[in-house]
Amino acid sequence: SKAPIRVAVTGAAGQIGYALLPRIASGQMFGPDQPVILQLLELPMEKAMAALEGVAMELDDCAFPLLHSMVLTSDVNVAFKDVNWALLVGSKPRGPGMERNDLIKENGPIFVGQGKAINDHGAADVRVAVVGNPCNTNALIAMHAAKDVPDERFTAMTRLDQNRATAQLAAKAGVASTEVSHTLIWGNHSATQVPDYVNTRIGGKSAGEVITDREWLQGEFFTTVQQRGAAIIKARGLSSAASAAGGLVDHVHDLVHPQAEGDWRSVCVPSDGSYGVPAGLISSFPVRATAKGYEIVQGLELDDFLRARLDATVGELQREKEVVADLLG
Ligand code: NAX
Repeated sequence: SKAPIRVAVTGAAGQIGYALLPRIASGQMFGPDQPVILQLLELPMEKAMAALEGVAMELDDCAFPLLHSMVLTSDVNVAFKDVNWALLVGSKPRGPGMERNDLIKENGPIFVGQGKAINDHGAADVRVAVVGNPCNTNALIAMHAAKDVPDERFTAMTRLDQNRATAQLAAKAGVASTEVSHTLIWGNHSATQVPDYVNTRIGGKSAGEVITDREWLQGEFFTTVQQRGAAIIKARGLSSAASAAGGLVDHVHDLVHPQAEGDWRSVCVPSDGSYGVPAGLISSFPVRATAKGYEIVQGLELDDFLRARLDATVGELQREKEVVADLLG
């Protein structure tokens, strides 16, 4: 049997953590034969640590065959010790009346500290997935802080957005979601993200050919995917948790289980200049996992509408980078 891998989860007692941990421990992320050691980080407050202990008790009570053991800590150096994967979920939520730039500035320092700890204590093959918002820019901050870790090990999550787009297209076309493939989100995980109806396929054809309603594709489809997080908050009184955890399970699963040539997933990775996205930004691209790592799939065509939207979301990423410039050392 395989040796266990070490997986750190930050904000482990939060909403997403609660939905995520059972899915990792049951093998849905790393496969049905891969034991895991969960290294769970929470804030050093009594309430957070008590909640974390409660979560760990429930994981014990599931008696997951693949859950080798757990580490519960509020010390980043302990949490990231020898980890193969660091899942950075925890961050401060946006408070009432708080501007996006304030949130970026408040959360940035967390990712400096975590990036350094990953650098100093992570396993030689450590890989990172950032969920805590603004996830692209937080991933950029952690990447800069982890000087010795290759940049391409840092990713941020647009897989929830991809899955949302898949569901919307399937519903509109009246087909099962399995008919929708190559679903693609470009840019920032924010309200400027770009769901691609040209390269996403329904029944193997361009979604934009199967769904001929241009107004819907460029209007309601866009806004529904972009605003889905807000719609969930309005309906539930709480932000997406089960679907966010599902997105992260899929994100990591598909990075460690390679795709066939010609296939891709939406993953935020450091740009190499592909598609006119300046190098030095972490942006969502068509990414194909390979046995060695991953590659950004080349040669996709965009129409004028998508190209303009991609330029706009990249502009937002650049502005976010400027806001945290002092954290990029
Ligand atoms: P919760 O507030 O339920 O949980 C966050 C947890 O993180 C809390 O338990 C808190 O104590 C802990 N925490 C905060 N700062 C920490 C630190 N420095 N170290 C360790 N733990 C820390 O939020 P939840 O609903 O779980 O969401 C977590 C993050 O995911 C938020 O930033 C949210 O914006 C982001 N999201 C990202 C999504 C994406 O697609 N990329 C979608 C869902 C979600 O909104």
